[in-house]
Amino acid sequence: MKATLRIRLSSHDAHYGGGLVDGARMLGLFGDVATELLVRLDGDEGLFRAYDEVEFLAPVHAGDFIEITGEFTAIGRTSRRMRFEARKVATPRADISDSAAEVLAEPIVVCRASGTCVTPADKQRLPTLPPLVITAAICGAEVFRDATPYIPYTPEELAAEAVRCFDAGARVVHLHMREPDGRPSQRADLFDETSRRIRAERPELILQYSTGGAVGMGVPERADALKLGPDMCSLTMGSVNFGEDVFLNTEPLIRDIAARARAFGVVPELEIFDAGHVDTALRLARRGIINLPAHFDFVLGVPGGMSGSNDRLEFLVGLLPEGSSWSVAGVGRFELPLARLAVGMGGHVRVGLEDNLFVDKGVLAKGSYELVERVVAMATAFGRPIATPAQARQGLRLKP
Ligand code: KMH
Ligand code: ZN
Repeated sequence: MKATLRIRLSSHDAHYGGGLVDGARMLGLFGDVATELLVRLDGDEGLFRAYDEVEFLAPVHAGDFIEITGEFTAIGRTSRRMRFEARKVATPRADISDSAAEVLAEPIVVCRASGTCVTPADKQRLPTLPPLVITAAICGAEVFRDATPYIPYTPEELAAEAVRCFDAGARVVHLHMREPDGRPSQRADLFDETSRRIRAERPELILQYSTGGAVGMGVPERADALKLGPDMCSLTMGSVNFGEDVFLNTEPLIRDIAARARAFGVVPELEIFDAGHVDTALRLARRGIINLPAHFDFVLGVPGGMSGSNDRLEFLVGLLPEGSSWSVAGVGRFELPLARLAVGMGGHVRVGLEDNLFVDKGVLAKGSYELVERVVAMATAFGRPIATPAQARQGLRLKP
């Protein structure tokens, strides 16, 4: 969760020669941002207890526009740690004329700080966010060994990776299959062997089979493994350009897969690549083709679909009917920033090599489990618990 404030400093704020604004003014603004964060989290303004670090990095003058941001870095039972930054974003240009001003090409950081606020337990009025369900999308259909040596192919490799992800905190595994040479596959015998191996080691892990498969596959191939009765399946709510290709999901195709899922008692997760896909889901629900409330997964950042900017996710979440649950799967560089946003918004998160190969810029993840670990660390810093397997089933409306 992040709060932002923009303010123009006036001659009333300036106390010194040259129109200089004192540093305490920045701390006052950090206090305002902290208050907004606490009101959003707790429904209470809380109390500022202490700063542990304050750095003044550049002067601020009357007439400067300052943007102040704050975010939580850790949330305890009553303590809320935050970090703040103040940036100068626009400034007067008295050297040009008495009314000239400009937006800075690069904002100048003028002050940074971190500190702790407290909201007493009896003042915390808002419900806590639900335990976080992390889905690991461990191989997909588009990533091959030329891009990363860590992508699993065989049932044995897929199961071992699924176990590592569960142990790291994932509660759902989104599964595609591969032929021994790595070609994407939806063969039921491969799903069966992989599922048996996973269930033998981590029976609590929720198994979600892809029905998207790979671009160009037809329904019989994409959906054949549903006859094995996994806990869940993916079900995409419309077609979308997919890089140079089209990921085709006509309405008859969606109806066909939805009917098969229903017949085998498989709960669909509704995959949303674009805003119209939410509208399609609502329309199909009115016609009884899918059930609501449902779990929606926003796949953001596919070239051809909706981008992975924060405002896209916030907009999509606002479209969901009451009682829905949702997760976000950010593609590529969007994966971890969107995961962080979802943790703060009360949604759930999908990560894994299907969507993103890197744990840091230029650093390959050694497996999807490393990305799961990152999300667990974010949630822990935010004070959001990781769902137990039973809580994950409850949150996703699955049979216990
Ligand atoms: N491989 C993509 C074309 C899903 O699993 O349901 C589709 C996909 C979605 O991965
Ligand atoms: Zn997939």
